[in-house]
Amino acid sequence: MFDVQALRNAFPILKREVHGRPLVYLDNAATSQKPRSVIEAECHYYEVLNANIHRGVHTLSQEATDAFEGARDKVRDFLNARRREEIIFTRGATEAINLVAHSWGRSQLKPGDEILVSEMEHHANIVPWQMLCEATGAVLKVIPIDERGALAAGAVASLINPRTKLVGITQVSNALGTVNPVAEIIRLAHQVDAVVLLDGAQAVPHMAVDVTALDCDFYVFSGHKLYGPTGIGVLYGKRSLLEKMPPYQGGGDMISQVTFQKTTYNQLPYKFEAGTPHIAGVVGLGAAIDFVLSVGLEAIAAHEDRLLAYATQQAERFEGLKIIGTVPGKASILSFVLKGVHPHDIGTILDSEGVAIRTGHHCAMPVMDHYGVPATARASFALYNTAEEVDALFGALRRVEELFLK
Ligand code: C6P
Repeated sequence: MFDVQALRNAFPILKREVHGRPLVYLDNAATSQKPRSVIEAECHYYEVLNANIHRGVHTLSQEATDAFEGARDKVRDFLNARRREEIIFTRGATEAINLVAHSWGRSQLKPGDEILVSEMEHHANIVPWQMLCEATGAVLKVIPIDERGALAAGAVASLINPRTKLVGITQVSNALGTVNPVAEIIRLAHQVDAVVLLDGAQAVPHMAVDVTALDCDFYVFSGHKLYGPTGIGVLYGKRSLLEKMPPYQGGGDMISQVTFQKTTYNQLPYKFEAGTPHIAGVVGLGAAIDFVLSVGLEAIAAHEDRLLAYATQQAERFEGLKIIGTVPGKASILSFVLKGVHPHDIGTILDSEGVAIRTGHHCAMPVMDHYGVPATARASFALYNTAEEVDALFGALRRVEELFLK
């Protein structure tokens, strides 16, 4: 039994008011709220364990190291990676993609090689590849999307060719909610020995992910969309690839031996974790994973699907409202435009009613170009949202209608 009220009680911020109204937080794709257990795990780290890791023989340093490395094991289990050294902590999904583009990309690509992304990618999965293409002479190719916001039929198969070296694709689109057929894309890419990077930023809060079963080569996500802290994220990479990749950044902890003549690098995963990491963030991420698993990803997905279906039903009845992204089986995102009202005005009026949504291009400008809109309004649902909050969203949209359209 999914007890949403009990879950809401675990999130202190949900008790607050905005402009004298109860907060209705529907901006979860931007960042989700944090349960008390995550906040307390970070507090506990600073109150009881705080020390630098991998460096000290003293008790605090050893306990902090255990907490940090214990969280790595949790991430390994969470993604079902084969080995803990395949889990690298980064600042977030963005840094993880940049790490792969710099380290794998610059060491592997030559002029004329192709990188394939889709038209629905977040800028974090476009710009690092454009920078890589500029540096190496590789060429960026784009899988188009159709009117519903799905990858155009047959486009992946026709674009993948022996020049394709990497396919970078989002598992779930942040602007549309589309869930991509990533297993099939991986199969096609591997036929030409291309590697596949999956952007899991919007996937991990909503579905169980098994990187071993998927056989993806790289997988990235951010902690803060998974009820965890900001400033912490994960790169999963197959060991065989990570072993061959040069370090991304130099500094402490990533070395084995340093002399002015020659420096040798530490083993995985530390080779890619230069400097003192966000230790409290890693500990908080471990607590977030515990929290999500205690609720259960299947139960979370079922709850969010019900909310999305209910919201979609209301959206379809709302005059002048157009849903952007209509592929069946979407994950938790309702993007829309309202005829005659700029999305930013929608966002401002909704805020005055206590309803938080995101308006803008969602760091996916090519998606906006595709639909010929400057921006959309986006409501995104999390495990603690309720049908009453969906009603509050549409009640506030009626207010927008009154102010702008009547
Ligand atoms: N999308 C949104 O409101 P970072 O900023 O590194 O934590 O995540 C980047 C990122 C990468 N891929 C996808 C699919 C994403 O959705 C995001 C972040 C937020 O949609 C903030 S722009």
